[in-house]
Amino acid sequence: MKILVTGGAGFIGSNFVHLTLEKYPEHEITVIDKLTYAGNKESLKEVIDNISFVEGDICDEDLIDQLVSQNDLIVHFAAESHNDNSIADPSPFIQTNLIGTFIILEAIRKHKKKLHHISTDEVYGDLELDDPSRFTPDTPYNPSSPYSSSKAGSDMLVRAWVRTYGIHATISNCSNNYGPRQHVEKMIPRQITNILIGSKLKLYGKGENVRDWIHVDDHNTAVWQIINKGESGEIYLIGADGEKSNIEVFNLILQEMGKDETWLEHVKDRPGHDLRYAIDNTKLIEELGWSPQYTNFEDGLRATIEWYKKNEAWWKPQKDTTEAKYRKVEA
Ligand code: NAD
Ligand code: TDX
Repeated sequence: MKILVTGGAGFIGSNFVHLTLEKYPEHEITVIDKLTYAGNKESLKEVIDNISFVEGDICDEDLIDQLVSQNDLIVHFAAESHNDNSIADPSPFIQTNLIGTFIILEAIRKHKKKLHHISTDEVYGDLELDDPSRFTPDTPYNPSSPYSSSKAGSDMLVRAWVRTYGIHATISNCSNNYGPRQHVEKMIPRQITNILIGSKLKLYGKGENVRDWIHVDDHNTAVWQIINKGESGEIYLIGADGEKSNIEVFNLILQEMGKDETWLEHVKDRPGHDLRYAIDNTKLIEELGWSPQYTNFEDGLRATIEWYKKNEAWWKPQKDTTEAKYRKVEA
C-alpha cells in the first residue's frame, strides 16, 4: 500500500512511521507535515531516506488533492493538539482540525481512497472522579475545550462523509499517550525535562485529575489493527486500562528521577480542566483481537525518562520558548 501520513513529524505520527517501517516494510510512506512549532523533522531522521517527506499544510487544497490521489490510504494525525494552547488562541485549532479535515475528506471523496482518522477521548468530555463508568463508543459527545470541540467537529465531519457520500473511513478515539518524541509542552515530558534543567515540576491545581495513560506504540499497534481488520464507518476507542491521577504520575517521576516533594510546585489550574478520562476498550479487544504490550506504566515511564535523558539535543531547542509561554498563563 501507499500510505499518506498527515502530521508525521509530530509525536504520535512520527512513532507511527517508525513502527510501520519496522513491522510493515512493504508499504510506501509519504509524510505531509507543516512543521509547526510541534513538528520536528529530527523525529524522522533515522528513517528519512526510507520515506517521502513533503513540507506542507493540510489546508492546501491543491497539494492535498495531489497527495491523496497518489496514495491508497490516508492516516490522519495532523492537528493542533494542546489544550492549553487552544485556550490561549483557538484560531489555528479551527483552521487545522476542522478545515484541514474537511479538505482531506473532499479529496478522499473525489479519489475514492481510504481514511483512518485519529481522534481523542476528550470528545466525550469528562467523568466525575467517583464515577465508576468509562467512555464507550455510545457515550454522547460533550467536549469542554476549544481543542476537544474542534476534534469532536472533525469526527462529525468524517461520520457525515461516510453516511452521506459513502467514503471508506474508520475513526479511533484514544486516551492520553506517553513515550519518546512527545513535545515538552505536554505533561510528562514537561516534568521530566524540568528536572533535567533544574526546575520544579508544575502541577495544575491539586493534581486529582485522572488521565488514562497508554504508550504511544500501543496506540499505533491499535491503529494498525483497525486498518487491517476494522469496518468502514466504525468507531474504535483505544485505551490500555492506564488510569492514574496526575499527582500519582508526578510522584512516580520524582521517585524515578531521585527527587523529593520539595521539587513539586502547585501552579494555577487550567480553565475548564477536565476531571477524569477513562476508556472502555472492550470493542477493540473483542472484535479486533488487539492487546497492549506496555502493561506496566512504571516500566514505560522509566524508558521514556531514559529517552529524554539521552535526547537532550531533540528537546532542548523547544524548552525555553515553551516555558516562556507557560510563564504568561501560570503567573
Ligand atoms: P503533535 O502536536 O505532537 O503533532 C501534530 C503534528 O501535526 C505536528 O508535526 C505538526 O507540525 C502537524 N501539523 C499541525 N498543523 C498542521 C497542518 N495544518 N498541516 C500539516 N501538518 C500540521 O500531536 P500528537 O500528540 O502527535 O497528536 C496527533 C494526533 O493524535 C492528533 O490528531 C491528536 O488530536 C490525536 N491524539 C493525541 C493524543 C495525545 O495524547 N497526544 C491522544 C489522543 C489523540
Ligand atoms: O504542566 C502541566 N501540569 C499539569 O498538571 C501540564 C502540561 C499538564 N498538567 C495536567 C493537565 C492534565 O490534567 O496534566 C494532565 C495532562 O495534560 P496534557 O499533557 O496537557 O494532556 P491533556 O490535556 O490530558 O490532553 C492530552 O491527551 C488527549 C493530549 O495533549 C491531547 O492531544 C489528547 O487528545
